[in-house]
Amino acid sequence: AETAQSQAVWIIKGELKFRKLSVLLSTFIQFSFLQMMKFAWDNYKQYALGKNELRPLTKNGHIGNMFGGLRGATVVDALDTLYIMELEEEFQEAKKWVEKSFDLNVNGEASLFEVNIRYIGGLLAAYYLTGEEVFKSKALELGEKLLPAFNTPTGIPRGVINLGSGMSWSWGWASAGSSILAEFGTLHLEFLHLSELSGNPVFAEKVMNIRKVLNRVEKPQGLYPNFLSPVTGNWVQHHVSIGGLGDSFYEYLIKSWLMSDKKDSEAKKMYDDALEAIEKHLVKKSAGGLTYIAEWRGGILDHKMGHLACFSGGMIALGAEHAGQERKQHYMDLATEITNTCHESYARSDTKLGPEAFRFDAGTEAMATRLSERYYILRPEVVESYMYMWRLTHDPKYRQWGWEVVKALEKHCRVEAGFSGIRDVYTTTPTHDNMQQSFFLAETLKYLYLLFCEDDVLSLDDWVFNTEAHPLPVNHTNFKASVQ
Ligand code: DMJ
Repeated sequence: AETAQSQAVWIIKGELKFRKLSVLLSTFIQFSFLQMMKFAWDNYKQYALGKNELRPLTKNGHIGNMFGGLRGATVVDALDTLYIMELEEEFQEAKKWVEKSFDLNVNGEASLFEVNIRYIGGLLAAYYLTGEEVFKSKALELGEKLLPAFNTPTGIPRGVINLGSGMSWSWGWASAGSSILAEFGTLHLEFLHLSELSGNPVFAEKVMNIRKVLNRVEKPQGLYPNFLSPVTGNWVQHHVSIGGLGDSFYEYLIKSWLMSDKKDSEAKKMYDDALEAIEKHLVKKSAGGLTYIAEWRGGILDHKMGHLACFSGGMIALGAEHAGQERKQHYMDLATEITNTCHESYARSDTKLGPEAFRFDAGTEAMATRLSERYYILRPEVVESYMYMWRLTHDPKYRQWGWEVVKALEKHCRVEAGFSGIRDVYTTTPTHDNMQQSFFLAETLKYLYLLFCEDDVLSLDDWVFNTEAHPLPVNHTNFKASVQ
């Protein structure tokens, strides 16, 4: 009995020690993220405040042509991460910039999609987290400016809008004046919140109409091609991808359902049907046993997965939680396998960061084969999936994998004045692209931080993350804005 007792004491002591150790360890890890975020923010503030991104090598700002004259993309994208990490002073600096310098009376070509996910998403999340009116009023004002993009024969918005004149048009590179699935399909979450906060149903009506058009058009083999004509409402080209051009459309279906507190059953059905078709036609296993999601060009498969497609591990896991009993384990296995493949794309590189796209052909597995696909621009999708997989399984390997990314970022992407993308993940002495993307602060660092937080920090039961990782609250109390 004595031995059993002393054994028990030993176990308890051991457990306590372990607990203390893990608290210490996670405090240290949390500290690393705060320090990375502060470094990214401080340098942006010092060299590029008011521009859209920081150029960390030349120590100046970048404006670019995605936001139509809007400035401060990094400020708005970083607000909620600073707040969540309790970087109070830095959050106040960002808030002050929004109050004093964020000008919405601008002219220029803006991407409807990018303005929505980064600016509207960032402002809405900042409002919901802090209750500060300034974020709400800016979000609503900006939302109004996006509405003319929907003035098309079908109501499917065009991709580009002049925020001053309201004129809109399609991207020059989009075939036959088409609109892009991932762009017009990634407005739903933010627009429902705009209607909710303004009491004006117009935003919800616009996105519900998009859904109506999509439900009406015939889907080849149940798949959603990436290009749709805003004039006829028909597909323009049969290219299907869960990566670029398609990705967040699927994400917003399952998240619309979750955000509606599981009432928007139409969105759930669309998600379930789409995933079934994707699995049937696009999911493949390589000779080496890696599961991947190929792209589809009019029935012919391109055995390539983009870094962007790696968000899908997390999405499928999130959906699996709510699948019928018989599908649950199946989808969880699929999510695990895809996340593993994306981890392999990192593990097989010299920098331990993943390429922009990797292939499964001619003996290649999970590696880039083209020079033009070897770069890494601080993208979040792989750590995004680690975060969801961790929250939904608590398998410690996801934290381990996240930590590998942190080490690689510190080693290869940290430069004197911020973090930079790299041009080739397959060399240990990569050259830098001189760009600290705003999504590095909005997403990559946020998801890494959340990967090491307790589950109740932005609990998945109460929040959905928009595609730029901005948390929006689940509607537990019924929105005024209808989802019918
Ligand atoms: C982000 O702006 C969003 O995650 C978007 O959905 C895809 N591209 C970038 C990050 O890679």
